[in-house]
Amino acid sequence: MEPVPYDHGHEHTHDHPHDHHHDHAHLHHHAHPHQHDHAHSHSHEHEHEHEHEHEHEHEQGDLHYGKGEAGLSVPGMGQRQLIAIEMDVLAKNNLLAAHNREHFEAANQLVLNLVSSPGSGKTTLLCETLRQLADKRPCAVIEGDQQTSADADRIRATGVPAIQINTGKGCHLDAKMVHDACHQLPANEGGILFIENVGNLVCPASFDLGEKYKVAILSVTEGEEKPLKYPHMFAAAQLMVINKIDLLPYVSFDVARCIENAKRVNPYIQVIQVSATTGEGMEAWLSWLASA
Ligand SMILES: Nc1nc2c(ncn2[C@@H]2O[C@H](COP(=O)(O)OP(=O)(O)OP(=O)(O)O)[C@@H](O)[C@H]2O)c(=O)[nH]1
Ligand SMILES: [Mg+2]
Repeated sequence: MEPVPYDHGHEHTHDHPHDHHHDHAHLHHHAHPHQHDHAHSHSHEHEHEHEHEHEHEHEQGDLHYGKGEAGLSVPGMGQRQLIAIEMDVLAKNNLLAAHNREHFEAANQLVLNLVSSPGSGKTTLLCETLRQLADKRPCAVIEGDQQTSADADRIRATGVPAIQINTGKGCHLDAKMVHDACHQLPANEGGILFIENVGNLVCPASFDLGEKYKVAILSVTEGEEKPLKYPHMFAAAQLMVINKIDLLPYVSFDVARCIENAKRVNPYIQVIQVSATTGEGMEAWLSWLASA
């Protein structure tokens, strides 16, 4: 498909001459080239030589802005422009991630990138893990949040060294941030470095930090359809930890369906069920860590 520049952010009101009546409401602003190449009972007189950037569902009014080559839409920017920017940012990040990975391998360090939506229990799971693990294996933690050092403080309270990274308006950690944080941490030869990413099921999927595995944490209060709604994250993860299973009696969360959904986007994903607060399932998680 030929990429189409998003150079006309006009309101597409269909107020130009038509030989028919539009009975579907166009109340929204069309910021995309609008090609009526799908079946209509009428012909459009205005010329639309561009491809569709998104599915244009006249029946339901649903919109899909991820169907272009770049997989996303930014007002005023073409798909090729977006791909160029994304490649530029990700290529630089990937170089730094490869550099981090070399360091981690040289230090024989297992590095895990914990990703999830806000509040799924990453820090709670980490604190419990460190309480059970830190006297057996050296551990260190990098905490990512937009603001505050609350999570790093919680980790430090367990006696494990932690560095807080605040990303400001940023929605994910990147390889440069992790590189800088590693220089603030004591040597962790043969240990585990846990990186808790910013709570967000979208952006952290794209940014390699140099970790061995991404671990996606999903709590039972979030709904079993999350792997389908945020497929990139679950496709990128080696392991899905289903957390807060102590709450299962109180929520309508179908564990089997959740696992099925995760496997639809990633047939190889491993799954562990835990409660970070009651400790249920912790042995499975700890033995996964030991074998990772
Ligand atoms: N019932 C129950 N609550 C949990 C469990 N794990 C975490 N919580 C609670 O969930 C809330 C959020 O936990 P956090 O560990 O701060 O979550 P997080 O993923 O680190 O959150 P962000 O860093 O903000 O993204 C806290 O109130 C925890 O006590 C669990 O297994 N069961
Ligand atoms: Mg946290």
